[in-house]
Amino acid sequence: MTQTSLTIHHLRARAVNVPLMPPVQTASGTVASAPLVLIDLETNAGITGSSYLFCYTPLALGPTAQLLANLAPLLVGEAVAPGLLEQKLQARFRLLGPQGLTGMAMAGIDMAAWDALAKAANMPLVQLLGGPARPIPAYCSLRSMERAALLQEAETMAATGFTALKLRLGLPHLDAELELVQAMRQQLGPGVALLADYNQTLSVPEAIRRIRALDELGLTWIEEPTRADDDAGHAAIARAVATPIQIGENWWGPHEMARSIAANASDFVMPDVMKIGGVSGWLRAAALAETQGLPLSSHLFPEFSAHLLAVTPTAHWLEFLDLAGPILAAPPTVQGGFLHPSTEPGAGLAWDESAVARFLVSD
Ligand code: SMN
Ligand code: MG
Repeated sequence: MTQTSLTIHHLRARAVNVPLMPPVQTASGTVASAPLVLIDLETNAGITGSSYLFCYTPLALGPTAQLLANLAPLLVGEAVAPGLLEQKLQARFRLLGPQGLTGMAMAGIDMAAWDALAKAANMPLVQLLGGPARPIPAYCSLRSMERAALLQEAETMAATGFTALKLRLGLPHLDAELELVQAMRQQLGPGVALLADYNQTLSVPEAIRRIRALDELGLTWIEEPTRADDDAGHAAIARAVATPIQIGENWWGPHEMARSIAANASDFVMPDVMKIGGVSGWLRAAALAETQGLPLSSHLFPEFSAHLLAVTPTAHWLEFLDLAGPILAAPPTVQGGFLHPSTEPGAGLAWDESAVARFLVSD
């Protein structure tokens, strides 16, 4: 089977709302469930490329699945060639713009197309992309913000072998944040790296005030202290504090990343494979990071991200927050603090159909 002979037969998009136990709490609201659109790109050769999209809120689930269904007729008969598909879809959305649901839909199709190509080549995605598979250091993204639950979760996850943990900040008062980070440090000891995420909630002056106070606690990074698209604000914060500033999960494509890098908005970068434009967008993001020597971490999507970080020259940390696990036949697992890219052909996603049926949302 040569790759060029693969053509798209059908695109199937299914909406599921997967319970999260426990829910993910952030200073910008609680994510109580994972609203996912499951994409299956069926080809003429009997190979199906799969990916999923994370809609953040159930309010966007139906519209995202519907948008993909609307795109299906445009794709049928096209070659499974991510570059060509990108050109066609970008042209179709030029006037509307590639941010938001349009960007998500295009990224999902791109990921599914790459998955199909890797399956057709009978290789794990990492190998198709030119990399040797290698274990990727993974940090555990903790879900609880409430003190006792957070400390308990941190203890449990450290005991499973994680050497880095991320907590979410944005409490009403700085004193409580300092106390919380100190309590975690005391509980976990010096061998566990601690990362923190403000989820865009502080003003620039307040971020500088809080992070200067946190500086002495040696956090590995502080994520999105202020509004995600405020590059100048993040740059001002990054200049004023010692702790590395991390942003990137809200970049819609490599061009926004390039703008942000040009503004010196952060010390580290963390694209999200969906928002950055799928596998194709990630590869460009990885190239940008390499030219600037910027350590690059992933956001969500541990299955795809493990393959991609393995071919990212400045790979840093993989975020382990397993939103899709309950509907996967073989959820990703972290061993000794490392995630191994799947060794199955493709990205390694296989739906657990009975779980999918349980969480299916029909319109
Ligand atoms: C996050 C927020 C909301 C849902 C998932 C993840 C967060 C992160 O910003 O970086 O983990
Ligand atoms: Mg974040």
